[in-house]
Amino acid sequence: MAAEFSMMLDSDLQRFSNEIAALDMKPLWERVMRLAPGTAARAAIWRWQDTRPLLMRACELITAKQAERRVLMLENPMLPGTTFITPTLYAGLQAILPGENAPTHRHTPNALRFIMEGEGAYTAVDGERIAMRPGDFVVTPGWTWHDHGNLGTKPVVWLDGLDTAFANLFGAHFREDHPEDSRPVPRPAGVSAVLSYPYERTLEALERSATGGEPDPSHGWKLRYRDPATGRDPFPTVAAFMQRLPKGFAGRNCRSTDGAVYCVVDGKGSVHIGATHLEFAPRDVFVVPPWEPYRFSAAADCVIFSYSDRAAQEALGFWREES
Ligand code: GTQ
Repeated sequence: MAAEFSMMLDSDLQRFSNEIAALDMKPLWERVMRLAPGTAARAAIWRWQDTRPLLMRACELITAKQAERRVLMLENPMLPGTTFITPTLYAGLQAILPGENAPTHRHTPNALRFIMEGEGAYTAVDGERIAMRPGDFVVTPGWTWHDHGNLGTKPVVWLDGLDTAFANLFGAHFREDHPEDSRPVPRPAGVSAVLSYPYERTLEALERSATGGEPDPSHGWKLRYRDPATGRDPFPTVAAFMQRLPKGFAGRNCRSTDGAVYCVVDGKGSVHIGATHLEFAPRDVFVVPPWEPYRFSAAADCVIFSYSDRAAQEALGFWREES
């Protein structure tokens, strides 16, 4: 009896669902969408021993002019077709050869550059050229004209981090090429308008925090880059960090809702991310997806750059961490 009754109810409900589906509605009580922290993205690493030779092959295959930007995008294996390394973040490895110039353009997404190899390259932001050296962190705010050039004698490689996914999500991804194949009018010399953090100064700051106190049990000594003019993150979506892990460091497990992209500057070690164990070396790039538990071990003194969507999550009140 009871069984018959519930079958009747089920078929009524089924008929109801079909009826409202025809009007582009769905019952909330049948929702199957994930309602838990975390994403489909998984932990992954791009090792310099692999990426470096591939970048040099790309240099032979295509000019920076042809390519516009000679970039290998680091796409999360669980986010195929997105070009993204986490659902909110883009990461790419850009290579530029001596004498090359990547054409001037602008787009609404904000970009950051973290220099990995080579000297003598610059990025120009609204006409102002900023020298880029390994370990430097440079910001290209959304909708500023920018181009890159290499005035040195060797290839230069950097990590591009962009908040493209935000622009896409909002339907606000605009881009345009600069009218002429030239740079915009250079700014008069004076106070730099570009946010650039030279590596020497970052290292000094890390040194000061290391002499000033004990390392955090999960993160070691970790500094968050700030815009000195505003005290805020370098741009509204992304927070960027540099951390130091002393040799022998065995970090405590932790997790947070911001997915993060790491670029190893110095040292060797490993990171456990969920069930994944990744050994890392200088210039390797790896991703810790949102809410995956992770912990670091340092086999040598390590210096590691990272960026994440924490700034956006904090602004929206979403950010959480656990350790
Ligand atoms: O250098 O402007 O990796 O526009 C992707 C899109 C770099 C850039 C990327 C871009 C750039």
